[in-house]
Amino acid sequence: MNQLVRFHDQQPQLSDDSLCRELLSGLCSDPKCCSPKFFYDRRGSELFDQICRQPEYYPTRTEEAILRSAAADIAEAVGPEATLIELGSGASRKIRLLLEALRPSRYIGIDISRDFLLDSTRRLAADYPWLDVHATCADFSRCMAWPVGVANEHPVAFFPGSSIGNFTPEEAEAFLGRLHPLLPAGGGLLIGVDLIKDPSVLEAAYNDAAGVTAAFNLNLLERLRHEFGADLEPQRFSHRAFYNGMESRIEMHLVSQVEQEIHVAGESVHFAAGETLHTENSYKYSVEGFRELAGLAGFAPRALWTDPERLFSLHYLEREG
Ligand code: AVJ
Repeated sequence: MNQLVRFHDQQPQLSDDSLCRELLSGLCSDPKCCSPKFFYDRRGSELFDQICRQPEYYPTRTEEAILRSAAADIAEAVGPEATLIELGSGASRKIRLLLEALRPSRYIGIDISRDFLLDSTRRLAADYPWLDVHATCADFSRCMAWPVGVANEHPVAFFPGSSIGNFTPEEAEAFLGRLHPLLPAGGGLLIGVDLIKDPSVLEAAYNDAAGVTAAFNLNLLERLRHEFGADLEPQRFSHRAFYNGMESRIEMHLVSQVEQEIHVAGESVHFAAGETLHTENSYKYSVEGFRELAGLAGFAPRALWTDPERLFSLHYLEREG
């Protein structure tokens, strides 16, 4: 196959010092925490892909149904000749649902998982020969910059999957605030946001019967071992996910089954029995609540699509001013 994708590498070495320091500072804080971006090594990205196919995990199929049924309306709102920039493009699967209706001139996938990104964007370029496909390996949670000169024409950021839910509301506002200056006035943001709903539906989605979410959570420990040299034993931890109604968020934790001491990069970390490592938050919003947050960052609501059960929302926002 030809080299159909233009690749822009903005990612410093994955196990570089600053990532390791970030990891350690979370492990050494009280309570212990770890950024969910550490989930996404190659195996983690594959497991996340499998999560999206679990019957209990409604967000993916619901958002895909919205994208499919609203594609023409989305094309109308976005307009022609867009440069679509997907933040955390993963398998680049959702964008396919929009390409025929939208006919953008360019697609830029940005993801932290380099090999996965390259495979996915190469497949996309092969399947859509008329599309100018770019791939940027970067950690967009830290810094965000479009590849120079590539995103000039009508940039529209695409941030599906309720990935925004990984940020606290304060972080989400700051993130949108950093996205704002990268877009010209009238530039767009098409963003998927999971909605507040019955906690039993939410909790089932993060505790699938096949145990894929548990494997995804526990894979973080494998990564700590292989990439960061931790001496821990994964079977001494278990998966826990629950809805925290006060904070409107799903929390995922790794629960230490025993009292133990682990060593990572020269530091020793003590776990009491039952103590947890908080690995992820997944915030849920009301439509109004999310619009308010986006408004604080300078984005105006332009269009909204939801499914009939109101499980999930897709917002089209425009950069103001
Ligand atoms: C990718 C952050 C949207 O929060 O639902 C899925 C990640 N974690 N199952 C989510 C996830 C466990 C997912 N996001």
